[in-house]
Amino acid sequence: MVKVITYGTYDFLHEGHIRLLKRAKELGDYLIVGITADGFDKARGKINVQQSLMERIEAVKKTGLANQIIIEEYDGQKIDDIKKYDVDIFTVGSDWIGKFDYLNEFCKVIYLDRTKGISSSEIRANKQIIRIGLVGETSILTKFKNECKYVNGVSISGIHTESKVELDDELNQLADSNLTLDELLNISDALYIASHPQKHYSQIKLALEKGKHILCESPIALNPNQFETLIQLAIEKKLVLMDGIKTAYSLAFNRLILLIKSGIIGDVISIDTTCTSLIDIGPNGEYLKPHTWNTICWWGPTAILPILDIFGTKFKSLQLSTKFLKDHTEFDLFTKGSFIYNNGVASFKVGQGVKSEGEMIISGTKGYIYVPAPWWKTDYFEVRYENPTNNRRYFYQLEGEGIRYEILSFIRQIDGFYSYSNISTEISRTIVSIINNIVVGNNNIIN
Ligand code: C2G
Repeated sequence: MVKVITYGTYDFLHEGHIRLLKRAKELGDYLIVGITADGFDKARGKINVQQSLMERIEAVKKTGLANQIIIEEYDGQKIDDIKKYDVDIFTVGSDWIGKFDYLNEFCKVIYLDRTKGISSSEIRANKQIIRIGLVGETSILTKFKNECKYVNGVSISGIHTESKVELDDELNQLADSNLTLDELLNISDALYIASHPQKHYSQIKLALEKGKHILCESPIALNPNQFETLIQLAIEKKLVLMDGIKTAYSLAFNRLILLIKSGIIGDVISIDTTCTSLIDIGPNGEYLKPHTWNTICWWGPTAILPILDIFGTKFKSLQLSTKFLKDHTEFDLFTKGSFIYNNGVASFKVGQGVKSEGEMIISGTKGYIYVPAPWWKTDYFEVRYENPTNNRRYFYQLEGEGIRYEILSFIRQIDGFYSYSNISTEISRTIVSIINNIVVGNNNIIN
């Protein structure tokens, strides 16, 4: 009996896949089809897969061409499988020509012509193109625009900005059309807002009133009333209003939270996060640019996120201590927040006028988690115990600081595939109210 094996994602199974499977089957008597697990696809850069593993298995099963279906979960598994199942022939489409020649050591390798004119990514992209308009002036807009290229079904419709200084050449050209916000809204299905937080409320409100979905760099608003108004409006209009904190979409961060909730370090008693990035504003604010975000807005949501994710939003007390830029009480150079919860304590430190070690330490009754700087875009963390031989290290590939996964989540919420974002409304609400404390002066002043 000649055993043949082939592998694939088989997202939205189409004619090209079926032709491949038929010809693979004809190479022998028994066909094994390896279907990629979701995590394996993500790890190898295929982030747009829309159907679940079970849906993809069912679709291949229905063709009746596979004698056996297995799951491909890790790099190198093909060698294991060829040995384990005593395979004679490995085959795959010609788009992979040369990539699997190393398997010749274990079995015959045959590349079959790929079917032209059809692909899963085209099917996905044709499903719905979401035109995203960019709003704001910060450098993160360039990162966002570049990350959109990795997400199927998304295009950039234009940009509304008041300063091109921090934008790359491509966005500068786009900005030459000087679109007003109204004009941008007319050519967009959704907005990505990274303007100064003082503008978020008015820009989001206008966009929601015009029926557009929003992904806004946190904080969504600067005071609780404005936040509630926007949330209610989004609900009434059945629109997505998503809080943008890219760390929430990093695989390492998400797995870290799951490990903690599984009790890997026992009960969490203390959480400490630090985020700083020195900027040149001069001792008297002489270089402060109008669109530069104050520190608690720029770093606060990120630094606070893990604390609210792990301990929740019902803290007993929060003490904020802030050092403001001289004669600029609207611009904090450094803020420290100290939380007291029923079951633990937490602190965050954020700074643009103060430099510190950007690490995160989560302390528990059995051990602790150490995330090295820059923890907010990490692909690596350690679980450490009293006996170091029990320490464990985790590494998760992180592409583009998590932004492409954030965009994917936004798109999947718009097309109704996902019903929630990684950041709950309650966490967004709490972030706004913490920031509002600084805005209204409920904080200690560091002179
Ligand atoms: N295919 C094809 N014609 C197409 C599209 C895909 O012949 N128009 C073939 C691919 O070459 C592959 C199989 O169908 O052999 C499944 O394709 P995908 O689902 O796109 O998955 P891919 O990542 O290409 O699978 O490790 C090997 C990879 O998993 C191969």
